[in-house]
Amino acid sequence: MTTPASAARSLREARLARIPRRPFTDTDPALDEAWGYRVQDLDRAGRLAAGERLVGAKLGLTSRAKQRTMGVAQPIVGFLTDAMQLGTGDDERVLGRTAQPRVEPEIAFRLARELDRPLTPWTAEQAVDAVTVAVEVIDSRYAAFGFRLPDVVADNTSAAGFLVGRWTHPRRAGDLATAGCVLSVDGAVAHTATGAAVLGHPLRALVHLSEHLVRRGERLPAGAVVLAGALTDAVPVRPGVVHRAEIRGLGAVELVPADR
Ligand code: OOG
Ligand code: MG
Repeated sequence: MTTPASAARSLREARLARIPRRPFTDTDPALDEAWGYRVQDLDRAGRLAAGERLVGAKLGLTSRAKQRTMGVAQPIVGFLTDAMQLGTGDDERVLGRTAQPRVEPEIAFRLARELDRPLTPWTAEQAVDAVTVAVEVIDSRYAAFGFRLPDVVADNTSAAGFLVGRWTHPRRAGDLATAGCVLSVDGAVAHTATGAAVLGHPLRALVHLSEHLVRRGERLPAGAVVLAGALTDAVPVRPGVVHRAEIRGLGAVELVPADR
């Protein structure tokens, strides 16, 4: 069996070399979700030891569209570090450090207080002091994003970068379940959805995250960013082109990457 340590090492090499590899489950069908999270934990420890700072968490595969396209029918959780945060002046470099990047529209929450207990759909809103629209840049370490659940969990759920919009108070945002979302590329609509695409209501992503953290004995501090998972399918990133995510009540964000 591929040990978590050797898997973490080879994923790191694939990421730095920008050369996708085969999924581990091709040769090791017995690998499971718990194995994937052990690899992810090692990846996180390595990045934090190298000086990256943990800034939040991300949910993945919380919409039917994503589950169907990626062939994995359950939500997954990954971590976000400051090195993944775009909008700090070098967004355009995203193509230079990814192998097969795609963008997807998301809702981002900011935690009002430490997340250290299970939330319910009724308490989740109080756990948040701000909400906004985001684009996530995903980049798989597996060729053509071909993976199974343990592989994508091990690969930190394809996390590569994220760009958040202007934060809004949750009460000013309106009903997130009925809010319309448009992902457009170069002005042309690529995909549309409503907030309900995310587990019926985007706040349910926070409930899922809280249960995940409690199960693992982990917590997230106040101020942490949580990406709730893409509302629609992703689109490939193209240089010099405007990739725009807009969500009614939350505004819009645009990513315009330069050629590598
Ligand atoms: C897995 C990550 C999915 C989302 O928002 O659904 C994800 C992938 O599609 O490569 O980030
Ligand atoms: Mg995502």
